Amino acid sequence: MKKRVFSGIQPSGHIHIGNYIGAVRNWLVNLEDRDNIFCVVDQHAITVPYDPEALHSGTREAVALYIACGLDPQKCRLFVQSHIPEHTELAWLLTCITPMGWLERMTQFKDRVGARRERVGTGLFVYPTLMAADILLYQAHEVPVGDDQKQHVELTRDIAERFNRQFGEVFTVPEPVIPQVGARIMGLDDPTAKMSKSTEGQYHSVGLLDDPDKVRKTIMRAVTDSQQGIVFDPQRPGLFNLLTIYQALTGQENAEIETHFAGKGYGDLKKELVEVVIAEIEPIQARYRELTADPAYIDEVLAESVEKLRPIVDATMDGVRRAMGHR
Ligand code: ATP
Ligand code: LTN
Repeated sequence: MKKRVFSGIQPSGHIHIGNYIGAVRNWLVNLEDRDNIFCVVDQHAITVPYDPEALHSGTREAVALYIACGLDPQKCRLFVQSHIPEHTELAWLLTCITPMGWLERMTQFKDRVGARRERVGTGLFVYPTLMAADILLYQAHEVPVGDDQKQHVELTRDIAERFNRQFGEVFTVPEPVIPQVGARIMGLDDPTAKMSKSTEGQYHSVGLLDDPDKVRKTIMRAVTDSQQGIVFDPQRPGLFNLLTIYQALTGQENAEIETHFAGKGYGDLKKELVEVVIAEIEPIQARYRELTADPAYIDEVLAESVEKLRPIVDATMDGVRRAMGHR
């Protein structure tokens, strides 16, 4: 039996090179030797104020981009979270066994809620139990994500273990899989903050669908410092971030990159990085345009996946309902 992989992205904005380097690209490497399931988690994207039409178009865009990045629907299942209602059913059941204290320790919630405690929806607080439901519903072994989601996958493990202890062995306990390089790409306008879909700012991120001119402008304006020399130094976060993106996309070693840029300046690095990024995203954009020319194709892929996933979902939910006494 192949190990099962599950991961997802929220359609909360346009997918950027951080999502690509930290997540999607790493989903491609095991397309042959794992049983892969990738989701567009539209129910996660409603935990903050949003526009329903933008959610719908963003969800379709994300599915098409998954395929354009190389996630061949013949080799993996691609689907939309809200098309399988058991995600929310299981999330409720898991919410009931998840201590408040565990959720209160989630750093992403603490960062996001800030001073807005009276205004944010409760969904933002319990969101990690929905993420746990996504993963546990499919009995996934591995969850390839960026660094910011590691804590949520660890929480998922704790919830699975608690459930199994309390009600009997129902769930596979999953492992997070975090990339060595590029697990946390930083904002190009502010290298101290994570690159995010939902962060405003024209020059914050490079989207996979950005045109070459926008890519060039964003990278050439990337915030660095006034020091000299191109070296991997975490104390120089702007430079470190550019080098990390360069390294993730070229696959070269640190020393090789430092030698290549010896005696050169930030402008040289930025110019080369522009070329590397454009070369990576151009073929993705060409495939995206082809795919979206036929909207019925995406519908077919999504419907077929739901059909194939049904038996897994039914088996897990049958076990869960029985174990919990809902018979
Ligand atoms: P949002 O701002 O709406 O939360 P996001 O850009 O943080 O969006 P998510 O949908 O939360 O993206 O994350 C999708 C996947 O991309 C996750 O695996 C996450 O860890 C990864 N990821 C997100 N941002 C980065 C980043 N800056 N660097 C590396 N990986 C990232
Ligand atoms: N919470 C994740 C997205 C997400 C996810 C998942 C990732 C929702 N469910 C299951 C992996 C597995 C985020 O990136 N914000």
